[in-house]
Amino acid sequence: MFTIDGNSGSIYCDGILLEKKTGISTQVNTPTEVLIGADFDRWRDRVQGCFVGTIDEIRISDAARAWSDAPLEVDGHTMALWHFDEAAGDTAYDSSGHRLNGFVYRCARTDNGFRGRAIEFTGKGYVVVKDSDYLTRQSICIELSFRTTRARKVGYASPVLIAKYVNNFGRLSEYCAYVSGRNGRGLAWTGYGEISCVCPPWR
Ligand SMILES: [Ca+2]
Repeated sequence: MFTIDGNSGSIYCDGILLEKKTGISTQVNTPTEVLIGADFDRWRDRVQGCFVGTIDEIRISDAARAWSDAPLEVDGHTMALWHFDEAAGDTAYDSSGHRLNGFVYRCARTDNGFRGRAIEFTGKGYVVVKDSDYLTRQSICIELSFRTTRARKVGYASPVLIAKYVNNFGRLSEYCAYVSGRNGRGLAWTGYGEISCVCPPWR
């Protein structure tokens, strides 16, 4: 779980606070899409950081959440919720009511998700969601489940779980959660104006 509350960012894994950083400034209403399982390098005009593994159950909220093992549901703070339970097709339906359906590109579906089905990323695809005010908030919390077989960089990029960039020339991200193998296995997070935190071992 990744949160930004306006000027600080926190990352949790299985309910444990791994790191908190202050001084983060978030950009609001930047017109860039959200990518799940990759990010887009505008400088080189290509997708990079393609994730290998399974991502399931992503919820974006406009307020911090207490960690819970319960199924993710829609409530008044839910900006987007993707269960990834579709059996086929190129649409990942948003359950929030905000019509933030994702386009699934070159990914497979699996029955072996965290809950129900999930999306299997092979290192060649991603899910893209067009920009929306719902995805850009001064305070934001992202919850998701994943497993991966590859934590190390490919080329310049670490495998990305979810990212929304301001611009890629300076590598400034509104938010980006990625898997980092640089300092041992871990999760890392970047927020706009603030650079990554690398966390203790993950499972
Ligand atoms: Ca699911």
